[in-house]
Amino acid sequence: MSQRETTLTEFIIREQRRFPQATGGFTGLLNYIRLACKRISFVVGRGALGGATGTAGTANVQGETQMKLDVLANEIFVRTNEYGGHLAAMASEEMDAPYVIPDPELRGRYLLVFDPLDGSSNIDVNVSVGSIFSVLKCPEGVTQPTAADFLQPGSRQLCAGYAIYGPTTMLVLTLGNGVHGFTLDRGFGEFILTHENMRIPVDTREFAINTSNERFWEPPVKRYVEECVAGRNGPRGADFNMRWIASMVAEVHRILIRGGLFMYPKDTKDPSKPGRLRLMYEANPMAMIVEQAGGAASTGRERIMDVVPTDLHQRVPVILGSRNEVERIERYHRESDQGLDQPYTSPLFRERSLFTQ
Ligand code: AFP
Repeated sequence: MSQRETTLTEFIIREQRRFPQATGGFTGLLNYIRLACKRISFVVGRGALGGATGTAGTANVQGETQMKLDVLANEIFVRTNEYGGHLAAMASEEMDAPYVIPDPELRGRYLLVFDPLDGSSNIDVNVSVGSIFSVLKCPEGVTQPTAADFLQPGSRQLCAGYAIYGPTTMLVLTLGNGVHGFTLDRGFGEFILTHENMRIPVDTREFAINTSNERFWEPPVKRYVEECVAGRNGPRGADFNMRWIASMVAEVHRILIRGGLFMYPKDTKDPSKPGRLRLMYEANPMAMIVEQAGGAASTGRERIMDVVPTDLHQRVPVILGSRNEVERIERYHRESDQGLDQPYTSPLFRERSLFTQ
């Protein structure tokens, strides 16, 4: 008898059985999230054949150009999840305000926050993109949730996950009991457990950052990257590799598979934005996943999941991945803030840029 495959549905039910008082509502919610990701995988996979590439000609609340698939993926998440009876409301990168479930009789106990299609600037060039989601509890007694009811720190998330639409479609999920990866078997349309208990190595020699922003970085980030680029002849005494896919889901997935460090730090490019990534539906869910896999997720100055949100669409600096590297960068931030840092100035690096000839 071959090894019996575990489907995502079976896994969720198995996890539910760990909580005797569970009613099955959370299980039902996860099954609708699963269905939404399958539907998005299908439309992403059709690409130009589905007429869904290119821009929608609109902008989201962030003022960012929306791709047609951003809007379509958002519609799929909302329409697939609104009738299940498990959610009181949903919030999304693509919606200015929360979407409250219209029929009060259909409102449940949970809040769903999501980035329906992250990395969408990669759609037209056929590079991996993904969906990121996070589940919070609707505050007791709240029947008409507002944005304020979503403003809970990441440590209050019940569940976090992402779907990555790449050569394979995978769904990676944590319910607070480790991180587990499921690969979509397109033959019969079910996610199969293929990566049980994913762990991030505590050390790494690979980092990901958009180096074109180097002139806007704070000193501790410049120091860290310069030391990595200095390689075996520099203070780290080792060569490093660099990646940048411009799709957070793909970066985080690589880190879960082989370790690494992802940084979208605070920069001075736009002083009104303390970073590019959004706390509620990018940083927090990814931080829960990374921590559950033994990694760390920081703003550079505090644990991401301790940040108390003040706005549904607020941005935070994000430094996450292999724990020892995150802790090193946090130390560099402390030393910089206390005026104690020892910036590295190799012959390679002039005060003007990493790459001065
Ligand atoms: P898009 O969804 O607009 O493509 O943004 C993706 C993202 O939020 C995150 O997934 C990437 O890591 C980051 O932005 C890429 O930012 P840059 O385009 O500045 O490199």
